[in-house]
Amino acid sequence: MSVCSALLSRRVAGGGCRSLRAVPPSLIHIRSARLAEPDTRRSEEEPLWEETGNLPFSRAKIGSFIQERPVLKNPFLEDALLRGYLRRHLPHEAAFSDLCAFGERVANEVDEWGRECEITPPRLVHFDPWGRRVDHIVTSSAWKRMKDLSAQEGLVAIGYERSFGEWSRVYQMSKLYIFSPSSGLYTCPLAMTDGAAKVIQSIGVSWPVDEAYSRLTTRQPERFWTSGQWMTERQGGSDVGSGTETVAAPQADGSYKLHGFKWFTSATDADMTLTLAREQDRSGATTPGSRGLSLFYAEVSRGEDGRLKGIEVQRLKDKLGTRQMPTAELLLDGLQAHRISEEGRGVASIANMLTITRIHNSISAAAAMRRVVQLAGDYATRRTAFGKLLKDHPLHMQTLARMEVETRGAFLLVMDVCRLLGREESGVASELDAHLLRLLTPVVKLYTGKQAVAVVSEGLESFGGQGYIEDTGLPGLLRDAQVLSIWEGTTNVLSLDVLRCVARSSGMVLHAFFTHAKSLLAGASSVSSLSPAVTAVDAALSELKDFVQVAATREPGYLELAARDLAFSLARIYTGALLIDHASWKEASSSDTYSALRWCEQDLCPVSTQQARGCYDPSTAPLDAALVYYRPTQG
Ligand code: UCC
Repeated sequence: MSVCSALLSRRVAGGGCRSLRAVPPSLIHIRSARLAEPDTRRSEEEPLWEETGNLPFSRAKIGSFIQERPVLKNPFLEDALLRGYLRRHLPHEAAFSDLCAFGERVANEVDEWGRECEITPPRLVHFDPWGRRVDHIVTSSAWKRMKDLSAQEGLVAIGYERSFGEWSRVYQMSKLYIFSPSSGLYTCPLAMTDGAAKVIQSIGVSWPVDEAYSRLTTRQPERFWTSGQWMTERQGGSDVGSGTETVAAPQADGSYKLHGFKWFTSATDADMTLTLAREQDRSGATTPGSRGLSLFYAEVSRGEDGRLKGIEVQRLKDKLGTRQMPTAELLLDGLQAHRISEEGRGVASIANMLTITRIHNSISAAAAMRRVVQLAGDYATRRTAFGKLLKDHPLHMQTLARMEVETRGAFLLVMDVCRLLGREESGVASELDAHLLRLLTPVVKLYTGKQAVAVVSEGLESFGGQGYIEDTGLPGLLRDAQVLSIWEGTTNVLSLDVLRCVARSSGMVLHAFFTHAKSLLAGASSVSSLSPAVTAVDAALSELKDFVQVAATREPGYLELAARDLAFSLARIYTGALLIDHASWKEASSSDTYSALRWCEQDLCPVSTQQARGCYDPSTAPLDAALVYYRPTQG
């Protein structure tokens, strides 16, 4: 009797491994290795096959090693900063237990749905079997479950119920932050739904949008509506004032028919939309530029023949990421709509929506960073290389710690903007709060969008080759992060928006910035462990002030060239102050202090550094262009 057969008889006699009785001895090792928990030590039979002289891999083909996967745990319980932040600012048992239960649901149930959304992307069915045009966007059952879940969990409603007063937005966004990386991009329609509710609330909840408002903000899944935001046309989504060709033809009953082509409409399966169009006068003429744009509300519905009323879905977009979500080109051909802004006030009226969607975007960015840091941290406890677990390699830990610092900074920056939004909506915002909210909204969106791509990319690298393997779910994180710096205003468009709000407020937004950043530092002045960070932020504030004074005397082109670095400086300085403020809280941890110190070691005021190098001087613009277009002469 061979050693393996002897072992088999012993095991069977003892009641174990009954199913292996008929298995040929050569396969036992593979089976036992596969059946074993991946992290268990070598099973007791392993020395036996070694004694037989059998070579590993000789029949097994794949060997015995299976790497343990990273495990997603409750994202609320796993996030020390989120819990600390809420303990400090929103110490309500009800909020904690809801977030904890939701985190459990995200890890154990919703994350699977998110994956299903990714692998079952929407598809467009133009015609029914009998040739009738139907333009059905077929979505996965998981995508539909996300809609019901969003209503039940109040992911939009919380912001409007305001159960926690001025902290309601922080609570809502904390929930979205937990949800976002597992949501299969359902956070996109939710962002627009929230933005539409905000616009309606700001113009007044009355006919024709009262019913829509109640549906956008309900917790009842059967009543819940999502909204689209159709701004982008073929000529562009940044310069909507010039790029919008859609016209609105007035009807006898006071409504309008919209005719135009929307080139990039996200979450096209929405129940309604807000969109921009140019109102025609009696002769059919329209006013060019932003002044000719008004804001319209339209429902997306079907006639008895099954056709979409006034809309043709031309095609779905083939995108790098966000494939879970239907994005389409839409021909509006007589879509019935109602004007809900004053004539020519379309951009100003939709700006409220932009504020909300930009904040959602920033939440998704911070959440993507947090997710990849959590997974990478977990993986480092399961993966061995060069004789020890990854977590025991100092260089690997340094890399993850840097990602953690970026993530913490992003989280505090976006939560502070949510705090300001909550204050404004509950009527307790000071003038300073209002200025800060206007300035920091583009800043947080542009900064976190960029950082998310960098951190998620680094995160993928920390899984080695597995980070590049599609069905680990990791590459999707990177693809989806890439959109965060593009939609809802690119980095440069938002940098120019920062300049615009500085100019429009006659510098008051910057005054609010300096005042509040200084007050955050003052609160930490007695904490000696934080003094290097306080000194660094204080110095950066002085540099920034110097820059502003010089820039104010220069030509507009100078400021335009400095816009991006200025926005980055605002983000880094303010985030440094927030990290310091959080670390000075009496219940702060040593990690809170360490991350504040680390953050403040970077160049906090790149606009000053670059200014000193002459980067915004008038001579640089033609040199930049010459560099981009340099071609050596032939010969
Ligand atoms: O990408 C798109 C859909 C993707 C779906 C996104 C879902 C998000 C999901 C996140 C979670 C995963 S739609 C296309 C995106 N496009 C944009 O975001 C537009 C980017 N472009 C801009 O932001 C530009 O700065 C424009 C379009 C606003 C510039 O237009 P104008 O006409 O030149 O604007 P003006 O003249 O500067 O401003 C007109 C009015 C002014 O008000 P009044 O007249 O009262 O002084 C401005 O103060 O609008 C006001 N305004 C603002 N107010 C302009 N921008 C803002 C603002 N950001 N906040 C407040």
